Order: sequence, then structure tokens, then C-alpha cells
Amino acid sequence: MRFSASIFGLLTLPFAIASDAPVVTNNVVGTSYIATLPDRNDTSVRGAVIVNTNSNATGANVQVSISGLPSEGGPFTYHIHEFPVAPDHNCSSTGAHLDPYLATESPPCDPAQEQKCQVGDLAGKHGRMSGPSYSGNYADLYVSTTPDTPAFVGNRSIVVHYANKTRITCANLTIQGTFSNGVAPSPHASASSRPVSVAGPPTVAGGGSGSSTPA
Ligand SMILES: *[C@@H]1O[C@H](CO)[C@@H](O)[C@H](O)[C@H]1NC(C)=O
Ligand SMILES: *[C@@H]1O[C@H](CO)[C@@H](O)[C@H](O)[C@H]1NC(C)=O
Ligand SMILES: *[C@@H]1O[C@H](CO)[C@@H](O)[C@H](O)[C@H]1NC(C)=O
Ligand SMILES: *[C@@H]1O[C@H](CO)[C@@H](O)[C@H](O)[C@H]1NC(C)=O
Ligand SMILES: *[C@@H]1O[C@H](CO)[C@@H](O)[C@H](O)[C@H]1NC(C)=O
Ligand SMILES: *[C@@H]1O[C@H](CO)[C@@H](O)[C@H](O)[C@H]1NC(C)=O
Ligand SMILES: [Cu+2]
Repeated sequence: MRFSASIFGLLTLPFAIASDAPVVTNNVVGTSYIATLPDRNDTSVRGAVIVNTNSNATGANVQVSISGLPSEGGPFTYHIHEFPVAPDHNCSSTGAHLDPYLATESPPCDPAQEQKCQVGDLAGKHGRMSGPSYSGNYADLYVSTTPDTPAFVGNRSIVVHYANKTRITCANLTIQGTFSNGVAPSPHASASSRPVSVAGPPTVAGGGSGSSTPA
């Protein structure tokens, strides 16, 4: 959305007003969303992205496990897009990146200043992917797993792109686990304390940011 601010009717500022993305606190522990890339006949890219509320309720742990990336056209990017994928799987339906604080594409995301990046620009904040497979496991403190908040990831989507931004594949972020009363049970029963497995190779690497196998 763009705002036009008029001061005494003399000056009009036709600019989007950007603000830093806030660290998201008070997420519901135990809530996670998963995007599982579909089988499709126009790409070999497969895998999943899981957004799992951090155990301290601040931001989320993101696990990325993607394989079958093409030998050309990288490095590849992936983002949270603002709309879900249409039933026909056309990735055009997902709109632009999740960008509730109007960071826009310019200047490009600087990973040293994540709060100034588009919330959905996971590759910008945490690293692009080179092929043929990639795994990432990192905290993103700017995403929300709480419905009706600006940075909420639910009912949105993950899109994988070539370096030239052409969309390769996409999937809905759907809820994977939560607690019916919204209250996390004891840690032993917490979904967030279970290891979350992602189908297919490669296994999700622990502890760091991303890693890519050599092309
Ligand atoms: C690929 O899949 C699409 C969508 O499901 C389908 O319309 C198309 O016919 C398929 N093409 C081939 C070559 O199988
Ligand atoms: C919450 O946990 C995440 C992931 O371990 C960490 O990056 C973040 O700094 C923690 N935040 C607070 C406020 O403890
Ligand atoms: C983007 O790159 C891919 C892979 O190199 C290519 O197939 C596609 O045509 C390119 N798209 C545009 C719009 O140039
Ligand atoms: C994505 O989610 C939307 C909204 O729930 C749904 O209409 C759509 O069919 C889903 N897309 C796919 C490819 O499953
Ligand atoms: C996907 O949607 C876009 C925009 O509506 C359209 O231009 C394109 O032809 C569609 N692609 C397919 C494969 O239907
Ligand atoms: C997700 O979308 C569905 C269907 O549009 C809607 O019923 C549901 O309330 C939405 N969930 C959230 C958490 O926004
Ligand atoms: Cu994108």
C-alpha cells in the first residue's frame, strides 16, 4: 500500500513509508507451518520448508531441505510470498514477497540488517541456494506464527526462483501442528521439541545457516 501525505495541502509525498520490521515475540510455541513442494512435470525441484515457532516464542526456526535444483540458472532464491498458490499450481498467483513493513526490493536485503529486509525474503536474509541440493536451519526473528498479525506466515506460500527471478515452483504454507487451546503443554509433549523431519534427501543440517552441495 502507498500513502500520500499532504502537509497543509502544499506538499504531497507519494512514497511508500517503510519501517523496520520488529522482532516478533509472543508466537504460540508448538505452532508450525510447512510448505511441501509438489511433484510437477516441469521441474525436478522438490523438498520442503518448515517454519516452527521457537521455544522462546520469539520468531521461528526455519528448516529448508530442497533438492533437484537445476544445473544452470542459479544461485536460486526462495521467499515467503503474500498469497497462497492457486489450485492450478500457477506460481503467479502468489503475488509479491511478504513485505508488511514496505521494505521493497530496493535497496536489496543486507543480511547484516535483517530488520530492513522484506520479512518474506528468506534467501536475502539467510542465503541463496546453489544446486543441486540445499539445506538450511536457522532462526528468523521477524516471522510470525500468530494469525492476524502483519508478519503471519500462515495462508501464504513459499516460492523458489531462478537467479533471474523466474518462478520455478511453489507451495502453500499450511499448518502442521498446533495445540487446540493455544497453550503449549509441558516440554516433553511439545511439538516444537520433536525433531521435525523433512521427506527425502538431503537431511536437514543442524545448528547453522545454509549449506549447499557442490553443483
Ligand atoms: C504437465 O502437467 C500439467 C499440469 O498438471 C499438464 O497440464 C500437462 O499436460 C503435463 N505435461 C506433460 C508433458 O505431461
Ligand atoms: C529465542 O530463540 C532464538 C532461537 O534460538 C534466538 O535466536 C533468539 O535470540 C531468542 N530470543 C530471545 C529473546 O531469547
Ligand atoms: C531465467 O533463467 C532460466 C534458467 O536459465 C531460463 O530458463 C528462463 O527462461 C529465464 N527467464 C527469463 C525471463 O529470462
Ligand atoms: C493453497 O491454499 C489455498 C487457500 O487455502 C487453496 O485454495 C489452494 O487450493 C491451495 N493451493 C494448492 C496448490 O493446494
Ligand atoms: C500463470 O498465470 C499467469 C498470470 O495469470 C499467466 O500469464 C500464465 O500463462 C499462467 N501460466 C500457466 C502455465 O497457466
Ligand atoms: C486461512 O485461510 C482459510 C481459508 O481461507 C481461513 O478459513 C482461515 O481462517 C485462515 N487461517 C488463518 C489463520 O488466517
Ligand atoms: Cu519470491
